[in-house]
Amino acid sequence: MKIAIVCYPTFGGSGVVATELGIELANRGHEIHFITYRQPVRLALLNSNVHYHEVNVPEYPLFHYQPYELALSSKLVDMVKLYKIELLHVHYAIPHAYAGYMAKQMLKDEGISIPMVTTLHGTDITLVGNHPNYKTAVSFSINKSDVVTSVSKSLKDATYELFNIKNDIHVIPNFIELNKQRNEPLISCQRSIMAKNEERIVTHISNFRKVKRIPDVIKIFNKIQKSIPAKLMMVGDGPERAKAERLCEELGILDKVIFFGNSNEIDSILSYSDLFLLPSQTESFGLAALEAMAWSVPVISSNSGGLPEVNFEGISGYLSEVGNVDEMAENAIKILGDIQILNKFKINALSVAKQFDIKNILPLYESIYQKAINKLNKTA
Ligand code: GMT
Repeated sequence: MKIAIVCYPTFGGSGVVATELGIELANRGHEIHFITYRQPVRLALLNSNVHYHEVNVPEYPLFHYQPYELALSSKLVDMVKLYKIELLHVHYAIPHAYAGYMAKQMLKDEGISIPMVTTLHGTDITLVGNHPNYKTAVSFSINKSDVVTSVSKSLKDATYELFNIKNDIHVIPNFIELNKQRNEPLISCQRSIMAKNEERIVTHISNFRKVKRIPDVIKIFNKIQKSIPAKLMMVGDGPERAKAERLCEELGILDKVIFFGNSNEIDSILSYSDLFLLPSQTESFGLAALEAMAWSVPVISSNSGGLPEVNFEGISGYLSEVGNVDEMAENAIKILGDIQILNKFKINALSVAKQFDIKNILPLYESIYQKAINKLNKTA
């Protein structure tokens, strides 16, 4: 099948999911066309089934805001016609579902019918899409999608609660590629750079936005390091980073924390990690937690949103109420303080991650694509 994937090309979870999905679909013989404003970070164009088309928004002095949706929908129409694309899969409702719908309408005018699948990822529903200034257009474009998917049951419920949605929403969870060689000693980033042998490695990976509750990460670690020798790896970058560095200094633990910024060494860092912290305010799924678990790293998280659908209480880690830093630290110490307990959690984390192997999830997307095509054919 020839599929256009529209996504954000950045380090965020929705872009990563869209990119890895596209790469795996291409490996299975589909022709994939990524359409976005920059080459997605995890995309290597070394596959003859993978294409990338850049959306450029020309500047003009009259524009206070650059009309990205306009350029995106034009590009979609042009690429669908040029490459005979059969389906649009847009990731993150804003503004992709809206631009996708406009492209569908323009194509219809030329006698071309194309189905659109919209995947809801989280903040497009729970934080941004829900804003009164966007809500009408977001509801409209979700309702106009031929098929809608969400990355967790929790996000599906939130969508019905926050918007007036008439469409069915199909839950397809985030996934992980478990085929990667996970037993190899790791390449460029050595454990000795991160911590001494006797120190446990605690890791957090995110885009350092408020929703991730970065100060909680640091407070939990501060308590951990008072009873267990440990180092904290802070991976990613964003608006909360400078404040986080200051908090570490105030607590006198800056020498125990490494801020990596946006890193391409995520697999290496996770392969050496003993525990992953994700105390988010809200998290539709928590792809970062799943990526950690796939490296046999147990997770201490909040219990918000879809986190209980991936981090299983007392099995792959522990979950606490948002902001309950004391309990999160106690649970972390329970896991890290005893090597037998730690090893048990490590084994469990990997076995839970296996349920989300891309090999199990990809056919769900393929059947959704078929559903979208059938639906369109029925109404034609
Ligand atoms: O985590 C982020 O803030 C990035 C965001 C995104 O849209 O790129 O991630 C969301 O989508 C991921 C992939 O589906 C989910 O695993 C994350 O849980 C979700 N983030 C939130 O809901 C805060």
